[in-house]
Amino acid sequence: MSEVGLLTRLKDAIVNLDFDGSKRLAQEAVAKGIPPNEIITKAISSAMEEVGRKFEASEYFLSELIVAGEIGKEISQMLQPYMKGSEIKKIGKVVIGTVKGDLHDIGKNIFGMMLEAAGFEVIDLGNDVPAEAFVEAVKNHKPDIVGMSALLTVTMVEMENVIKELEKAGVREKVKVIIGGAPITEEYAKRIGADGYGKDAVVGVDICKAWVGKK
Ligand code: B12
Repeated sequence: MSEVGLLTRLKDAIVNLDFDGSKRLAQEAVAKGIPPNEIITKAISSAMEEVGRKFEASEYFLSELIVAGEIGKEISQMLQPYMKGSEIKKIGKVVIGTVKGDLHDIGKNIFGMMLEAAGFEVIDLGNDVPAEAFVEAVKNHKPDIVGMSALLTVTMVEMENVIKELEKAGVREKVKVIIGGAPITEEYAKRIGADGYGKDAVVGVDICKAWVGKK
């Protein structure tokens, strides 16, 4: 099967919530040497968009959203070993997390995996992360960069709060802040005082590399 055909079938399997078929096709894609980045953008992300559309159109309900989320998570985790960066000296440190009130973590996890593959040390605070936890992590780990993710329009406002709390704690100037997630835009990032916005994980990692002088 051609590369495009395989990725289309994988996308369809995810959209149709076929757990076993998705895993099998993802394994086949890896075995064929298709780069994990392509599997993510051309199959996982586009399938999730389609599932999101079906949810909006009331063709799918929360239970379907949950199953699609589980499949997306499992397949991204399966790809992780193929993305691992070398064990040589790290090029920088990044604290990442999905903001308070938001449980969507697939995109954040993919960003984290790609950062590691690019040679960054990643401290992942998980999802539903309150502003204080971001501040504490910056104080304790002294990262170069803070990366925040939000998938809900009601939680994206929390990103601005985190930036304000970093300012209050006197550590805002010590880190670069990058944000991402489906509802985020370049304009929003500028408005809340973030230093960068990644429309996807690949762009995000490129920005981070440029910040630490490795690109
Ligand atoms: C799977 C899913 C879920 C799963 C999440 C599982 C998990 N572990 O993540 C579950 C079932 C838990 C869920 C719950 C809900 N969901 Co939901 N969910 C989705 C869905 C279908 C896919 C999200 C996803 O994983 N996409 C794939 C990843 C790879 O894409 P991504 O996250 O955008 O990440 C990429 C980039 O954005 C970027 N990126 C992401 N973060 C970052 C960070 C940085 C720093 C950078 C640089 C880049 C970056 O890189 C990634 C890869 O390139 C979306 C639909 C959609 N179109 O997004 C709805 C969606 C986000 N959900 C939605 C809703 C409404 C909900 C619920 C409120 C439903 C409900 N009634 O309860 C709850 C909220 C729960 C909560 N408090 O968070 C709405 C949001 C609407 C809105 N405008 O706010 C959406 C858009 C669906 C829709 N079309 O209506 N959901």
